Amino acid sequence: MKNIVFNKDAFKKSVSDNVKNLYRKTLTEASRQEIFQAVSYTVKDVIIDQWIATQHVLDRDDPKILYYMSMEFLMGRALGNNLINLTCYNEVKEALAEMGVDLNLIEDEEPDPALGNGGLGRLAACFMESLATLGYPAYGCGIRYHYGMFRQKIKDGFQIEEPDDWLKNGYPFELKRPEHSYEVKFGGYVSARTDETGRTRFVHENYQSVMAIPYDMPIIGYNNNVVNTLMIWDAEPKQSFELDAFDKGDYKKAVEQQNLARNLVEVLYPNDNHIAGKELRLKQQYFFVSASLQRAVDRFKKNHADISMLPEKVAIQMNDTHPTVAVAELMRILLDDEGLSWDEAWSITTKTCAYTNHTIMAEALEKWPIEIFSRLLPRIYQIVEEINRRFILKIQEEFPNDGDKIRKMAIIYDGQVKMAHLAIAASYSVNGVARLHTEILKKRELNDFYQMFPQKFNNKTNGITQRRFLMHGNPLLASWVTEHIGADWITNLSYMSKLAIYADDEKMQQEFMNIKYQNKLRLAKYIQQHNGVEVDPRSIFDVQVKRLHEYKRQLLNILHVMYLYNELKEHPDMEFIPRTFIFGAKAAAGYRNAKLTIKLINSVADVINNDKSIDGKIKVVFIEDYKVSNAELIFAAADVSEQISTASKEASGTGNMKFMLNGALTLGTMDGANVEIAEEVGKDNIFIFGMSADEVIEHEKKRDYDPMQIFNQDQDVRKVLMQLINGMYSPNDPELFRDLYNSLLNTQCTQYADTYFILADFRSYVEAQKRVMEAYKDEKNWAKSAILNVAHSGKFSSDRTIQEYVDDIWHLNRIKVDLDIDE
Ligand code: B1H
Repeated sequence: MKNIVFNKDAFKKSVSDNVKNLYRKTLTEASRQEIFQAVSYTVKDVIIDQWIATQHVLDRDDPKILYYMSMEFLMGRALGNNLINLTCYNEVKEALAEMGVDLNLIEDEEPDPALGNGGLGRLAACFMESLATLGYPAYGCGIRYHYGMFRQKIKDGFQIEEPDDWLKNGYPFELKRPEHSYEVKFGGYVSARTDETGRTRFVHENYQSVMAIPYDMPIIGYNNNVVNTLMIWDAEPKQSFELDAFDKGDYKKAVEQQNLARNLVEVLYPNDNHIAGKELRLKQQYFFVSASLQRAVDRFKKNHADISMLPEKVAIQMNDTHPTVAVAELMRILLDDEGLSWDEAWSITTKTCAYTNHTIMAEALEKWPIEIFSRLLPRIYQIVEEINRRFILKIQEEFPNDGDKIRKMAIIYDGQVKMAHLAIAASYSVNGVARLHTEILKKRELNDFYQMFPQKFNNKTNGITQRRFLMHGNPLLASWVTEHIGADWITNLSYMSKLAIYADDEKMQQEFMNIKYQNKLRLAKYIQQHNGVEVDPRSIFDVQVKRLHEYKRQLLNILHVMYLYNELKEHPDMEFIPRTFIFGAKAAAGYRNAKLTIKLINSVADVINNDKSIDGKIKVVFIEDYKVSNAELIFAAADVSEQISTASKEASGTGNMKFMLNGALTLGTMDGANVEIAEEVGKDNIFIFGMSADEVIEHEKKRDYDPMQIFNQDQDVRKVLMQLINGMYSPNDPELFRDLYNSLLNTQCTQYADTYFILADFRSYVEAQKRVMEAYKDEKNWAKSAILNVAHSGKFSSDRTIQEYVDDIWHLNRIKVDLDIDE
C-alpha cells in the first residue's frame, strides 16, 4: 500500500511552474540544471507536508529523540532516493519522460553532498535513512561545510585535488532555520564568582563568539510519511546580529570574530582514519556540538521542567571521538546554565551519552595538546580536568596496586587530552562496529577500560541501506528480486534468504548473469565516457573501491596485477579468463605513499592496457573521483569484491556489504565484517586468504616479521618488486616508485618494513586469485554463488543495525505519521 497518491498532471504543472518562477523560462528553454532545481522543488513540496506532519507528531507525543552527532554525513545525491522513499520514482520518471525529460540525466545534475570522507560518514548517512524508515525520531547533527570532500582529477596519472563547490547552484533540499540560531563561544578566560547563595559561579569572559545557523535537510523514511531532520550548522559572524562591538570601538575583535565565522565551516578535513590535529578542527567540533546540544536542551525544556528527566527524552550518540566535547559541553550546560551540582550533572550526562569506536589505527586516535584545548575552550577544559580528577580516583579504587593504570587510562596525561578516554568514562555504552573489531577492543586496545566497565561494551555490526544500494543503484536486480520473492526485502532485508532456493535454478542463474552483464555494460560506458578506456563487459570485473590507505592494501592488489602480467608474458598460452581490474580511491592530500600508489596504478594501467601482445586479457582502470553516485554504478557491475586489508586493521568495512548485496563474490581477509560475511554466505561462496588478526597482532608484538626473507626466497615477489625500481613502469623517472619499494623492504625508511604485511600475504593472495579464476570458469556455479551472496546479505542492512542500537542503547519508540493529522 502506498502512502501518497501521485497526481501526474499536478506534478507536471508544478515542474513547469517552477521553471517559470525560478528562471523565467519555459521547459524547452531551461537547462538540465534548471530542470533539476525545478523538479527538486516540486518534490520538496511533497516532502514538506510530511515533514510538518512528523514534527507535529513529535510535538504531540513527546517521544525520546536520538541526536546522532557526527563530523561527517556522506549523504550522496538526494533526488533519486527521495523519490524512491516517497514511492513515486517510476511515476516521476514516466511523467518527466512525457515532458521529454530523462530523469537519470536530471539526477546527474545534482552535486553529491560529500560532507564526509568514507565509511564513517557514509555509515552516518545510512543510519539516518534507516532511522526514518523504521520510524524512530532522530536528528543528525553535523556541519554544513561550504566545501565537502575534494573532487579528484587524475592528471598524468597523479591525483589533483579540486575544491568541491557543492553549494554553487544552491541546494534545493536544504532549509535555512535562522530562528534556531545559537551563540558559540571560544577563547577568553573563566572567572569564579560567589553568588548570593554562596555557590561558586563560573563566568566566561572576553571570549570571541560566532552564531551557529542550522540548515535542515529532510530524511525521508520509506513509504511511511516519516521525515526526520539532518541539522547541519553554518557559521555567521555575530556582528550582523549585534553591531555594538563596532560602537564600542572594539574593531580588532570584530574583525577577528568575522574571520572566525568565515573559516570555521569552510572545509571538511579530507583525512580518513587519520587525525590532522589542527586547532581549527577542534573549533569545528565544539562549534557543532555546542549548537546541537543547546538546541536539544531547549527542545527538551519546552516540555519539561525537570532537567533530571533528560536521559528519558534524549539520547546522544557520538560517532567516534570527534564529537566527544559533547560530554563536557553537556556538563557545562547542566552546571552553569541549569545550576545543578556536579553529581547531578554527571549522573544525567552519563545516562545520555554513548560512544561508537570506529578504528584502532593509532594515527586516528584523537589527542589534543592541553595548550590548544585550554586556550580555545577554557571552561570546557576546567570541566574535563575535574572529570579526569574524579576518574583517576576511581581508577585507583578499582586497581589499587597498579600505578601503571593511571598512565594508561587517564583522560589528561602527558600534556594531552585523550578523547577516547573521556568518551568511555562518560558514556553508558561503548560499541565497536563489527564482531571482530569489538573483540579486539575488549581484549586488547581498550582492555583496561573493559576490565573497569565490562557492562558498557557491546558490538553493533555495521549495515547499509538497501534502498540506496540496491533499489536505486541496481534497479534491474531489484526488480528481479521483487518478481521472485515479493517486495518485503525493501523494508526487511532478511527476506532475501527466500532467494536461496533459486540458486540452483539454471534459468534464474542465466537471468542473474544477464542482469550483471547489463550493469557491466552500463559501467563500461561510464568508464569509456569518463576515462576514455575501453573495457570488455565479458571480462571479470574485479573491483577495489574505497579510500586509499596503506592498511587497505591497494598496493597488494596492483602488485598482484604486475605479477599476473609477468606470468602472461612468460606463458602467453596459459589458461586465462580476461580480467578488468577496477580501482577507485581518493588519497588524503598530504599522504605521500597513498598518492604514489595512485600513480603506480595508473602507470601499470598505461603499460598493460597498451600492450597488444596480451590481447587485452588484462585491463586496469582507475576511476576518477570515486564518490557515492558512481559507487552505486560500480557495486552493481562488480563480479569480485576486493576486501584485502591487513587483518585486524579494518574495523568493519561497509563497501564489502554493498558488493555482497549486488551479488559480487568477496575476495578478502578475515578482517572486520568480512568475518561475518563469510559466516553468512558460507565458505564455498567467498574467497578467503591471508594471515588472521591474531597472527598479525602476534607478529606486531614480537616484532619478528622480516619481509626481506620473503623477497629473498620468492622469485616472483623479487621480480615484481624490482620492477618498482627498474623503470619498467616509469621509464622517464626510474626512481619514481622507490618510496613504495622502501616501504616494503627498508627498515631505515619506515620504522618497520612492510608494516601492513603485504609480502607476508602475497602468496596466499595469488592462490586465492587463482581460485577466483577457476571458479569463474564454471559460470553456472559462479552464478549460484552470486545469487547466494544476495540471498544471505540480510544481516547487513542498516535497518538491522539500527534496531539493535534502539534495543540495546537508545530505547526509542516508533512514531506513526498520518498525513491527515491536522485536517
Ligand atoms: C573509520 C574513521 C575516521 N574509522 C578519523 N575511523 C577521521 C577516523 O577525519 N578524521 O579524523 C575520519 C574517519 N573512519 C571507518 O569507519 C573504518 O575504517 C571502517 O572500517 C568502518 O566500516 C567505518 C564505519 O564504521
